[in-house]
Amino acid sequence: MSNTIEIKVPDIGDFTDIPVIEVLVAEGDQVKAEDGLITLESDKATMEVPSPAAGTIRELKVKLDDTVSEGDIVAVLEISVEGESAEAAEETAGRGDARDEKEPEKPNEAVSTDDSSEPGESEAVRAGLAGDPQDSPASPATTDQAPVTASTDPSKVPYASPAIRKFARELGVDLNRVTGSGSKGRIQREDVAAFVKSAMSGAATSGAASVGGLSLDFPVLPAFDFSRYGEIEKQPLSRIQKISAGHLHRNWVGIPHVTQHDDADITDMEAFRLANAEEAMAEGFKLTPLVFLIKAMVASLKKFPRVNASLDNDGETLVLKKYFNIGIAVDTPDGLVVPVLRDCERKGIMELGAELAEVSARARDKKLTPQDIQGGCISISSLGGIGGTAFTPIINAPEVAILGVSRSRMQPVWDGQEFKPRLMLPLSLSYDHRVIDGADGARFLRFLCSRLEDLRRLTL
Ligand code: CAO
Repeated sequence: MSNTIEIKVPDIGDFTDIPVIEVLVAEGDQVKAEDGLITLESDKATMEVPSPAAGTIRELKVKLDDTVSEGDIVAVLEISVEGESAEAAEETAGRGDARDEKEPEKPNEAVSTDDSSEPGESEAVRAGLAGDPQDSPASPATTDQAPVTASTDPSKVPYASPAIRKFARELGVDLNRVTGSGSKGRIQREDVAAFVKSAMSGAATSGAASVGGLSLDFPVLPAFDFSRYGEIEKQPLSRIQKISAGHLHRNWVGIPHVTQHDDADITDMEAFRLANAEEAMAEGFKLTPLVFLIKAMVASLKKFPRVNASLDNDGETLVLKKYFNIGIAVDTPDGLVVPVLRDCERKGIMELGAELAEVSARARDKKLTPQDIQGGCISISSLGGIGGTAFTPIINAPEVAILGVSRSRMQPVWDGQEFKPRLMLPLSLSYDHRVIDGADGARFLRFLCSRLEDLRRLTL
C-alpha cells in the first residue's frame, strides 16, 4: 500500500490553462485535510485546491504564475495515515472539489487600533507637538482611538483567497478594511500583515481614527516595494520625526482646519526694525520680523480671547487662558520643535528678540527642557527666512490656531490715486473651526495685520 499520493487539479469546468496566483505551501510543510495548497484564478472565479488528507508535502509540482488544467499534478503528499488510507485519500484527491471562493465573508471582529499607550510620549512632549501634559486638555483626538468597526456592507465582498481570509480571521482583521495590492486589487498576505502592523503601531498610515466621538474610516496604503522601479536607499526617521508624524497626522485629521490668508503692509515696521537692528546685533542677536509678530499676536489674543483658548476634555467647554505664551516652530536637523516664549505681554521687543535667539539655539543644540515646550497658547511658524507666498500650517493641539509667516516682498499697492511700492508680509492663520468662526478668523488676522502696519497701535 503506497504511502504517498499525487494531488491533481480537479474538475474546474470548461477551463484550461488557469493561472496559479498563490502557492500556499512549500515542500516539507505539514498540512491538514482541507488545507489549501494553491489558488487558481480564471476569468470568472478564484478557486483553491485543498489537500485531500493530512500529511507532508514531499514534492511541489507547480509554482507561482504557472498555468494548469484538470488532471495536472499539484503536489505529492506523504500521508500521515491515522484512520485514513492512502487509497481513500487518493480517491478524494483530484475529485473535483476545488473550493469556489466567491462566497461572502462573514463579518469579522475588528483589530483594535487603540494607541492610547504611546511609546515615547515624553519625547513627543519634547518635540512640542504632543500638547501640554499639565494643562493638557483638549485634544479631542489625543488618545482614545476607538476600535475599528467592521464594515458589513454585504455588497462588498473582499477579493481574497480562502487562505488569506483564514489568515485575516485568525488575526481578527476585517478584510473590507484592507486594500489589496495584487492583480485587480486582490488582497495578499502582505497586505493583511501591513494592515495589522499599521493598526498596532497607530502609524501615519493607519486607516482609522476616532475624533470627538466621530469614527473615521479610510483605506490603508498597501505595502510598496519601490526597489522594483529603481535604486533606493532607506533612512530611518529620527525619534522626533516619528513622534511628530503621529501628532501632526492626528491634528490634521482630528481638527477641522480653515486657513485664512492676509497681507500686512510692513513698510514702516521694516524701517523701524532696520533702525534698531544694529543695537540688537550689539546685544548679540538678530532683530527679525518674527519678534514684532509675537507682540502683534499678544495684542490680537487680548482682543480675541477665543483664539487664546482650548477645548476642554468634554469637547463642550472652552478654556480661556489669561496668560500669553507663544510657541515658535524651530527647524532643527532632527525635525521640528516648538519651544514656548512665556509671558510675552510683559516683555519688550528687544527682550523677546534675545530670548528667541537663545531658545532657538538651544533647540538646535538639543538642549531644550520639557518646561521649554509646555504651556503654549498659540504657535507661530515662520518660513519667511526661506521664502514662499503662503502655506497652510497644522494646528498644534490643544491650541486652536497657528500663524504661518511667509516672505515679505515689495509690491505695488494702490493708495486710491497711484501705485506705491510697499513691503507686504503674507500671513496664513489656520484655526479650529469648531472654536473660531470664519468671520472671527478673518477679523483676528486683519487686526493682527493692522498692529504690524502701525506699531504705535501696539501700545493701545
Ligand atoms: N520676510 C522676509 N525676510 C525674513 C522674514 C520674512 N517674513 N523672516 C525672516 N526674514 C529674514 C531675517 O530678517 C533674516 O535676514 P538676515 O539674515 O538678512 O538678517 C533671515 O530672513 C533669516 O531669518 P531667521 O529664519 O534666521 O530668523 P527668524 O527670526 O525669522 O526665525 C526661527 C527664527 C527659529 C523661527 C527660524 O530660524 C526657523 O527655524 N524657521 C523654520 C520654522 C519651520 O520650520 N516652520 C515650519 C513648521 S511646519 O508648519
